[in-house]
Amino acid sequence: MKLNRGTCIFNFPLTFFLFIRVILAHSSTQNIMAPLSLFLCFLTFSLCTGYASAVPLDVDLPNGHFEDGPKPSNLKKTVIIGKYSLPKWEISGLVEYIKGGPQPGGFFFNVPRGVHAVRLGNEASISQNVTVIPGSVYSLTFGATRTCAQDEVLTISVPGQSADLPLQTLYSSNGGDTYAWAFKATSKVVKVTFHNPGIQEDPTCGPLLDAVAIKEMLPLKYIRGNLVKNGGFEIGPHVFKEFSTGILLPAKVMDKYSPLPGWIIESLKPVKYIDRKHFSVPKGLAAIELVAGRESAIAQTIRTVPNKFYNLIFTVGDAKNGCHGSMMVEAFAGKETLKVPFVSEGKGGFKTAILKFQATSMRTRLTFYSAYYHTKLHDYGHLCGPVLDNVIVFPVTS
Ligand SMILES: [Ca+2]
Repeated sequence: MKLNRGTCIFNFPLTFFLFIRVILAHSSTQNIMAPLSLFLCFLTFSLCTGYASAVPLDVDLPNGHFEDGPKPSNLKKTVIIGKYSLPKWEISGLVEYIKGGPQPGGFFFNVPRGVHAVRLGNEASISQNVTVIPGSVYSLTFGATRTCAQDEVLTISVPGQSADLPLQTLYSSNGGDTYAWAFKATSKVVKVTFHNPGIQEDPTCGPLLDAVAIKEMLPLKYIRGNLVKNGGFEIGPHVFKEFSTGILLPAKVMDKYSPLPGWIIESLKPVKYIDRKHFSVPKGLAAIELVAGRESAIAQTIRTVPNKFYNLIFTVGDAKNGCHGSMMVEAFAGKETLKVPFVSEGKGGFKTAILKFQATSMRTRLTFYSAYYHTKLHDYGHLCGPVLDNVIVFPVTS
């Protein structure tokens, strides 16, 4: 796939206008070389001045939704025959090409984005080469759900970096669970691989993968007046436009790079990255939903001056996603704790809380989690929780 970052986009209307001017100016002569060389000068000038722009990569992978299927002759029922039969992908082992809906054997597969998905059977994998910028960090967003066994695991990797994603907990009841994982590119082309390491009695049992996208994570900058990086959660993984139940950010136990720059997902369960198009978000385009109670915390370590006082301000609310009830977000800053109750009516309300703390060292850890577990009012299979947004820390001026 082609990158669009780093390629210069010259100002075509301006260059063309200048070219026409030059043509007219030289119309009395028959020499076409003079205007042509001037045009090339303008072109070079445009390419090498402020008219250039860079857009970070943020796209679906080619055939990332698997809607472009194998030829019927390369399918044996649902099993894909041939290493290169699935367009844009390379497959290994027992990979099925699935159409959403009822399946033989009484299964039902939800394919929330488009119609088709792939299922990775025992020890099967699919991979694709992606062109990237060495040294840059990328996050992959992908729809993945288990299909029959409780203990299904999806291994995602690029050369030298990998993560095992347990799929036993279903966070949405419609098959829409979506995850993100980040890696640092160490070469111009990386091979992204999804692999099912499991061996089940039924060899076709394994994770269903229905969409894959990639986004380049640009380096973070501090915003004046806030010691917290990415405190509004505005910088995060690719969000699928057409359908989203939020993106699960797995606990960062072993991974070096976070799909949510600046933040660490602690403990066992993920937190959810939610976007303004599909949820109610207190501020900006994105926020975090704490979907796993005390089993999942989100944290950041900030620089502080010992003995100095600081204010921690943050917003707590609900995502307008049918998550009702008495919620509680617990916040920790150094040795101070604040419990923020929030009664959700499921209408997308929010409130702001403030915690004053005294730093005890050069670094202070901020931690947030949901005190309780919640499920949607009319859908007990769908885990949900309070929303966190707009985390700000600044020194108290005396
Ligand atoms: Ca926000």
